[in-house]
Order: sequence, then C-alpha cells, then structure tokens
Amino acid sequence: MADETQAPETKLTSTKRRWAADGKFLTGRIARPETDRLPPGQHLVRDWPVLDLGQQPHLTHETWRLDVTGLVENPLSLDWNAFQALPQSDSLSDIHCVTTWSRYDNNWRGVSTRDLLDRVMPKPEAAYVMLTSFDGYTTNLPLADFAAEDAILATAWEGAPITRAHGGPMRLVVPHLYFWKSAKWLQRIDFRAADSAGFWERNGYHMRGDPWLEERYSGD
Ligand SMILES: Nc1nc2c(c(=O)[nH]1)N[C@H]1C(S)=C(S)[C@@H](COP(=O)(O)O)O[C@H]1N2
Ligand SMILES: [Mo]
Repeated sequence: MADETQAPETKLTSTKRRWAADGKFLTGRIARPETDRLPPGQHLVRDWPVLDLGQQPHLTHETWRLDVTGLVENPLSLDWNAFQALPQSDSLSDIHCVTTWSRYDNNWRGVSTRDLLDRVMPKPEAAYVMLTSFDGYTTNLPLADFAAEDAILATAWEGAPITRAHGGPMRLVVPHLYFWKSAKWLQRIDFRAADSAGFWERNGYHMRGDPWLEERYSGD
C-alpha cells in the first residue's frame, strides 16, 4: 500500500526542500549558515537565564496596559483584550545576551511590531523609539530595528504564557540586537525624532547593540 505521506519527488518539491534547508523566503531573508550562527564572543546555553534589575512587577490582565505615544498618527492605549484582538504571529529566533550567553530556537507568539506599526502609523519624523517598562526600566532603539520583521511583542514562549520572571504578560523581543534591548513587562513605546539613552545605555552600554558587530559598550 502506498504511503500517502511520501509524495513523489518532483523538480518542484526538491527545489522547495532546498529552499527550506537554506531558510530561503521563510522570513524574507536568507538564513545565516549554521557555522555563522553564534556571534563573536558568545557561548551557547540550553537553559534560559533570568536577568533584570531585581524588581519583577506583578501584573494581571486587568492591570496591564500598553501605551503608544509620541510621533505617531494614531496614539494608542490598549488594554489586554484590545491587544489580544490585534493580529497574532509566530516568530522563531535566537537570543544573544551581552553577558555572552546565546540561546537558539526560541518560539515566540504575540503581535509583530510591524502589525503594531500599521495601526499607529509613525510620522515621517519618527526615527527612534524609547521603551519604558513597568519596573521602571528603559531602553532605546532605532525605529528601523524595532520594525525588524522578526521583532515581536511576545505574550507566549514555546506555547505557554511568558512567565513573570521573563517579562510576562508581554515583553518585546528584538532578536538581532543584544537582549537588553528586549524590554520585559513593556508598558510604553514612545516614538521620537532623536535618540536618547535608556538605562543600560546611560551606564556604559552601546546605543544600538548589534551582536554581530560586538556593539557591547559605548566605545565599541
Ligand atoms: N523591564 C526590563 N526589561 C529588561 C531588563 C530589565 O531589567 N527590566 N533586563 C534586560 C536584560 S539586561 C536582559 S539580558 C534581558 C533578560 O531577559 P530574560 O530575563 O528573559 O533572560 O531582559 C532585558 N529586559
Ligand atoms: Mo543583559
């Protein structure tokens, strides 16, 4: 009896299989080769360390809000239900923390920053965002980085709600920058014309934080 899961090999299936192996078209870019996956100075971990300033806010879906302010056509103040009503996406990415650990293949689910940007419509002058979290943490990043195709306002990790320790009920994930840019317990996204330093950036860390360029400290 024929095995229906074994489709006959055709030119198309073999080509598509090769694309999948290369990661082509999957996210609109060609995946880095596996040998190139770990940025310089990083080592791989299997667990997921917790790093923050030590004040982990207790939020419920009732007390949670997300405010989008500054240079946008449509400022927003979303409660949990309004946030859940936005389109939901999945994003698979690696974590690179400036303290030198990296963690591969994290499955995030939530609202892609691009879908949020479609709603709020940044004004032409908007070039940076300042993020403020419920624990008082701040971090800044260029709008172009915030708008990366795999950046996500994540509410779930590996199919389960993000824990409080890791920034639940919602945290930002910007996988192509060091993880300190990925604000946990995100409360406000403020669109600005000029860049200014957030918490770690005022304390000697880089304004952009690209792990591939090893932009760790402000002098790098
Ligand atoms: N609100 C908030 N977000 C934060 C931090 C923080 O202290 N407060 N720490 C940052 C740093 S330095 C890192 S490395 C990551 C750690 O996220 P994790 O604890 O989920 O690994 O969160 C980032 N986002
Ligand atoms: Mo960090």
